[in-house]
Amino acid sequence: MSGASSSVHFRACSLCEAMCGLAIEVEGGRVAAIRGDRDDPFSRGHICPKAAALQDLQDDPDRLRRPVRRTRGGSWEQVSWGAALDESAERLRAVQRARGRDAVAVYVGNPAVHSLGAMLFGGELWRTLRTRNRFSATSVDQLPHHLAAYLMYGHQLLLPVPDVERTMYMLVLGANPVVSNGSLMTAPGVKRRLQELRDRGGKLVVVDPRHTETARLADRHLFVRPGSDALLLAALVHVVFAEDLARPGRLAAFTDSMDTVRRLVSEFHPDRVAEATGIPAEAIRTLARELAGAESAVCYGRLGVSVHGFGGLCQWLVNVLNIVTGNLDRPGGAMFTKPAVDLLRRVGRGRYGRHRSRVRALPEFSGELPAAAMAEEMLSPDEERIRALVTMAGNPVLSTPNGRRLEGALEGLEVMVSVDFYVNETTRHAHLILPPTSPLERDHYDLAFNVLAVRNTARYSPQLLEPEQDCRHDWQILAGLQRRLDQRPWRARVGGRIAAMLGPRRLLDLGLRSGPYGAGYLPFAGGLTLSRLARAEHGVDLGPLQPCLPDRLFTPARRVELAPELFVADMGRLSRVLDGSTASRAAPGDLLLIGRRQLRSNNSWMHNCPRLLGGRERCTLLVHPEDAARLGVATGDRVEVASRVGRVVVPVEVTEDVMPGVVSLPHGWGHDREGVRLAVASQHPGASLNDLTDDQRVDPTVGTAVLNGTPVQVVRIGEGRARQVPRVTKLAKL
Ligand SMILES: Nc1nc2c(c(=O)[nH]1)N[C@H]1C(S)=C(S)[C@@H](COP(=O)(O)OP(=O)(O)OC[C@H]3O[C@@H](n4cnc5c(=O)[nH]c(N)nc54)[C@H](O)[C@@H]3O)O[C@H]1N2
Ligand SMILES: Nc1nc2c(c(=O)[nH]1)N[C@H]1C(S)=C(S)[C@@H](COP(=O)(O)OP(=O)(O)OC[C@H]3O[C@@H](n4cnc5c(=O)[nH]c(N)nc54)[C@H](O)[C@@H]3O)O[C@H]1N2
Ligand code: SF4
Ligand SMILES: [Mo]
Repeated sequence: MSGASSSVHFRACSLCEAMCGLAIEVEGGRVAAIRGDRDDPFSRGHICPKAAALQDLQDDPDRLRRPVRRTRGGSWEQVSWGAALDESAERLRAVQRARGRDAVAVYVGNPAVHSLGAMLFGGELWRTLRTRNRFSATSVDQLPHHLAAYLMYGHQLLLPVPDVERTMYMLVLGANPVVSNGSLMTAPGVKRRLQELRDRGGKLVVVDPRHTETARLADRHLFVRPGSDALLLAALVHVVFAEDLARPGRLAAFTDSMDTVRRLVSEFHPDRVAEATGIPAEAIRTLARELAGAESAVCYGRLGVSVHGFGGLCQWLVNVLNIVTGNLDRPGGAMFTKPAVDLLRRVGRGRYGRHRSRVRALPEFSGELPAAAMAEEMLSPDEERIRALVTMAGNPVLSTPNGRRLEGALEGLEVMVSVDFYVNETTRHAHLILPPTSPLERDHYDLAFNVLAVRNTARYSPQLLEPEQDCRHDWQILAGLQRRLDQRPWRARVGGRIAAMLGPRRLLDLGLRSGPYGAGYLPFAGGLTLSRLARAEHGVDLGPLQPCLPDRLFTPARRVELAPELFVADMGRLSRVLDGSTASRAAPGDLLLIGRRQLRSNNSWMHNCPRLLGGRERCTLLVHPEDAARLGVATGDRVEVASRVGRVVVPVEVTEDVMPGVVSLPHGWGHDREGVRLAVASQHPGASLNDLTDDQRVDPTVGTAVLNGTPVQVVRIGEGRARQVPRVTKLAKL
């Protein structure tokens, strides 16, 4: 501890899904140091480098504190909140009046899910706008998980979480939790949890086209050809049935259509998928036998098998595998949470295909259209196209496929309003930017990630730092816009007004009181209330996950649908890959491009934090030595990578950690666009992976973007400064 005036405060980190407890030292109203909170019952002191960077974010001179308007000359002028909100609402309303409601689009990004205020107040604004053109980061991320949960269990948020604390066998496909800290699996310090799994005699198997940081911890790693996982999963289910290993146990009593699935996978013999997947048939059989024979086991497939041409089928088959082996809803398998605020009762069960995008007829899911369709919906020459956009906590120019095309489309908009605290690759196109307070300046409770945690816990983080004068929270900005846009008769508006009067804090109290551990509304009842939770400054432990089926199911008859029609129909598409009648998009000589995440990076938006940058260049293209030899490139050389939609120039890193024929570029870079006001990030710009990914590649079932397996050509354009005899680095630095 330094200085007499400093004090330590305990809060939760809201940057990623792990919800780590932080011990934050504050001195003179400023952050002096950030460490892990050892007394947090869930994270037990774990943090990653991004938490310490909260201090940089807090002090960042580039972070906007007050609204700005873009001038004709392209610079920015400060405007008052009243003027900025009035002008935003008026201009959006004018577009809707002249062109119809759908002429205004909305894009909501990932950090909105990490903000209590945005979670509580976003929905009302989007409902007020009543546009069909709603987009979000969901369709470049976890959409197939929601689709599978909705069709199988009846609720889009009833997502099974791998019980990593108790499992004896974990099969991981397309996830790198050691770096990402876990996703749809909130497990702070997941690396330690995976080590513990092995220490108790359990097994970890990783299937990934890259030998990842997680694969390094595993008992076994298998390279898989990008995009082929649905074949592998179908073959695993095939073996389980063919070798009579199916043991659904108590699940059988409330699971329908087991025989349909058995029939559907019958043609996916391991011998027939071996070549396409790159995994030998015997290895597939072994995997299936181990998984089915383990004391407890869980298959977990995340981003790599979600933003995938068969993402829907992959997430469905992951569920199928867990069910037929009896591992759903049992300790050590895939389990459901019992969160202190039951979001499932507050969010719709889900819906599918009520309308479609105009240009490509891609289906909506729960009121949203796929982000991959956003640019074409702006650029189509007809009268119905999108003319205006509201972005909220998102950076789609860097995070959705074919970012350059979207960028061009944004240029042509009549109005763009962004709720964001940076002038970045996306918001630089806005006419008005409405910046919210920072994570440390607002109250926080994780409504979303407690639904996805490997243990039931609850933790409240009241505002730590006083914002500068005249700053607004996300929820105040959203409520302010909503109030100005709402044209309904006053009676219909009462609900929104009351919510705004209560504010997030009291709404959270109501949520906790009415939740499964709640005190209800009687004054002296035991149970959770906000004030009781706030007194537990390290959070409260609500125990391990418990079996809860069939009661928790939201399907009409409380039964699991093992073979939803949509997936059954899509198996035809997979069969065509199997029998070779679907030609591969990759030409001979093409390499397949995949993405990766880095520990000191948070999607596209924390590269302005000095402590996360520096050191050697991290936006490098990983190339296997065999491919490097063929291309004549060595570590440090600069290459041009070209795809159907664009090209970028990046340095090469030769490594055996990628599969031959596959190259990898990290996601979230590309800060050298003109007009970006990120002083630190612009000095280490890197190149954007999404200048290469193709907006026309989607999983047709639900429109999720295919962000991996992009066919690319790589050409050497310059020698590295320190060109050596092909140096092979074993593992790219985190
Ligand atoms: N090729 C490829 N593309 C990908 C991925 C990939 O792996 N490969 N990953 C995908 C995934 S998983 C995701 S989630 C998306 C993310 O995509 P997005 O959500 O579109 O982008 P982010 O990089 O998270 O940008 C977040 C923005 O929110 C702002 N922000 C941060 N905190 C707050 C806040 O509290 N309030 C407000 N109002 N704004 C805030 C930041 O300044 C930044 O502009 O990218 C996807 N795109
Ligand atoms: N440090 C850090 N942590 C983060 C983030 C961050 O940007 N930085 N982002 C957060 C967000 S928004 C999310 S959604 C999560 C995502 O967390 P994860 O799901 O763990 O995502 P990634 O680390 O991108 O890992 C995806 C893996 O899929 C592999 N892969 C690519 N294509 C295929 C394929 O066809 N088949 C298979 N089997 N594998 C494939 C890639 O090589 C990669 O290892 O991370 C979160 N945590
Ligand atoms: S792992 Fe995630 S929650 Fe934990 S400190 Fe890092 S960014 Fe924050
Ligand atoms: Mo994500």
